[in-house]
Amino acid sequence: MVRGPASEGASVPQAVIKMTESKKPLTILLASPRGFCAGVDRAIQIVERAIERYGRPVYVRHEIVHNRFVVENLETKGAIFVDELDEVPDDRPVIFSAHGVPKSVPAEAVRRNLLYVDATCPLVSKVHREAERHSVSGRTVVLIGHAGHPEVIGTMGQLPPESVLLVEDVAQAEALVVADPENLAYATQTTLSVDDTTDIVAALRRRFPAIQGPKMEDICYATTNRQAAVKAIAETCDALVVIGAPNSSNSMRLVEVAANYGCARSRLVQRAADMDWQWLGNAQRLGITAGASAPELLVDELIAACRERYEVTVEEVRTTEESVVFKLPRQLVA
Ligand code: 2E4
Ligand code: SF4
Repeated sequence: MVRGPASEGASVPQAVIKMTESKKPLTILLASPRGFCAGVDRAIQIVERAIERYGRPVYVRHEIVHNRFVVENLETKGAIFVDELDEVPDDRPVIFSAHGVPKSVPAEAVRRNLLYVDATCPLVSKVHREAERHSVSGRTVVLIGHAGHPEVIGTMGQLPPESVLLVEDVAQAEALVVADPENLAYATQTTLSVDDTTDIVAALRRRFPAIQGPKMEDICYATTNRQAAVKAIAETCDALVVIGAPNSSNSMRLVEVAANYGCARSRLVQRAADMDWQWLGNAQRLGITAGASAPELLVDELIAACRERYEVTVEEVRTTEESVVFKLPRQLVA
């Protein structure tokens, strides 16, 4: 029992009282939109519905989205996550992650007669179809993205290897050598930095004026909106935390955006338990956002951990409303 200072002096836990009294004020600026996008919502629902429909276990090729908390939660419900199809038994369903897969993956599933459900985000699938359209028309596709990322592997895997070139930054765009500059198109990963991509596209357009592509880039609405929300608060924050995973491209971009837009300290934190409170130091204004694959529960958890240490005031800063919802695959409806 914690007694106030007026009762028996000797038994008062002074340390507790002191801590409560000396809590410093902390204003949390909560960026909005943040967290789950429509593609992530859909992908998680696909796994849950597939487990309901087909029973356990249901296999998932690659993390359904790049978040350990989401993955562990689905594991408790009956999902088994694997790296490749050869780890899936012939008689169990398999789901492809939201990031998309090369054409060889569904082809192999068909060859093995596996029951599969594709949880690729429709906005990633749209990029696949666009890249394929260019390739069929005889254009080499310059894909702007990060080497090794599953979405990049998936998009490149829609095309014959000789008809796609990967460009990661402006320097590579400046140095790019192409066989036929008149027959060129570009496509992008959906989760890139809007600003970096604008610069890369400008370099490509300047060097190859005939290059075809979307008006701006293929960066999706959710990536764009989460970056815009961080831009709106970054300068007024002493520090900014992005809840997300290190292998989450969109989350990592939010950390960079905060730094580029005037926040001196920005970092990725997977969940409250990983928070380095020393790093926060004397910050009085803390920005918080979450990547598209990070559950809101983890944001709530971090705010609660802040409340234990500071006198917290939360201000939500909303830059736009989102209402995008994607349909589930027909196999899983009704
Ligand atoms: C599919 C496409 O691509 P990223 O690494 O940001 O994926 P993450 O799983 O973190 O976010 C969801 C997602 C999935 C984003 N784009
Ligand atoms: Fe789809 Fe964009 Fe979400 Fe990726 S971040 S899953 S592309 S909506």
